[in-house]
Amino acid sequence: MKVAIVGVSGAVGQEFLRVLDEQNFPIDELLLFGSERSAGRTYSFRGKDYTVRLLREEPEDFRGVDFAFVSAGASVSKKYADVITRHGAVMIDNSSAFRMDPDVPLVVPEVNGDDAFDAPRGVIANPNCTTAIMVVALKPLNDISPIRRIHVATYQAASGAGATGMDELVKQYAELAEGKKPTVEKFAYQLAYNLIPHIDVFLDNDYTKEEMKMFHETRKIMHSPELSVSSTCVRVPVVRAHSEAVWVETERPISIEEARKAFSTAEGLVVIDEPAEKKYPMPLDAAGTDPVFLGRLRKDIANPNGLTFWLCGDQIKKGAALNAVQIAQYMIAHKK
Ligand code: 11C
Repeated sequence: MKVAIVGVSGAVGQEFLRVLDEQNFPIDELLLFGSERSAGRTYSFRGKDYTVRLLREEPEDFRGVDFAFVSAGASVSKKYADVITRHGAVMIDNSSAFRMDPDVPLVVPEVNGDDAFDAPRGVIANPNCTTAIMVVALKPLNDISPIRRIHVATYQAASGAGATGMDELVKQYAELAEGKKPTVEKFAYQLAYNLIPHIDVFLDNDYTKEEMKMFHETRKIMHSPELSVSSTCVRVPVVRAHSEAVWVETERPISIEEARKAFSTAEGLVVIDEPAEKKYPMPLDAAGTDPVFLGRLRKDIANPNGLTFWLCGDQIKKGAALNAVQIAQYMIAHKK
């Protein structure tokens, strides 16, 4: 395979390098692209050094590329999608640029892998991290009885704001420990010792864009245009794994035994749920790992058709780079 990474210097770009190696992704040729700021840097992959090339409006740069993993922001994705795909590369895009485009599939392989083959523009979108983590757990329940409604509160790590977000959180703790005023640039307020109930911009309905991404993206991935997802997305002082408290209402009641069995055998999901032993998922344990972890499973005592549970998943892995690489792996394994 000839593989390109666009935006290689960012947090997700760097994770693409690690995940491609960990997953033993078959690579004959690797091309790295970046902005003027990162062009010329070198990164090592499988013992060889690669220099970052400047991303240009030059389709020839992508000739022969099988998969281009792109994580450089929505405006870059929009500007360069035609350049990247002109000679047949499949662009797997981590940004929000094309997620709701009807000609662009939005894919989480455990849920809707086959959608990846219906990509007339040559672009496949990777969902927002909170959605990707949640739908892995929704799929096995939806297979038992269709989900009608979801309420979710998220606890999102600093990594969602990129490498500079993680750096700012770490720096704030250090500054506060030294009695200094913390630097606040990336987030609206000091995140250390705090929670910020505000991710992305506020929209006319008083939800944030992040919350409406969960609404629209979940519907598209699950092929459930009627599904309602009401969320409150909160930034928490955690470095890199997101957590979510989820309440799900299904068409018919699902017993805990049924749900536990379905979750335990679901792809991409690991159940850690032994409250008596104080065993449940936590973001610190999920950081840097591949699966989505599920625990605190119980009946929703406020709704006879409801279940509630807790999820943790690494935001940069399943929430971004890993899911993108899994899309490519799915396409290779199920080639049509
Ligand atoms: C966050 N979920 O935690 C965001 C980051 O649409 O890909 C990812 C934004 C996106 O801040």
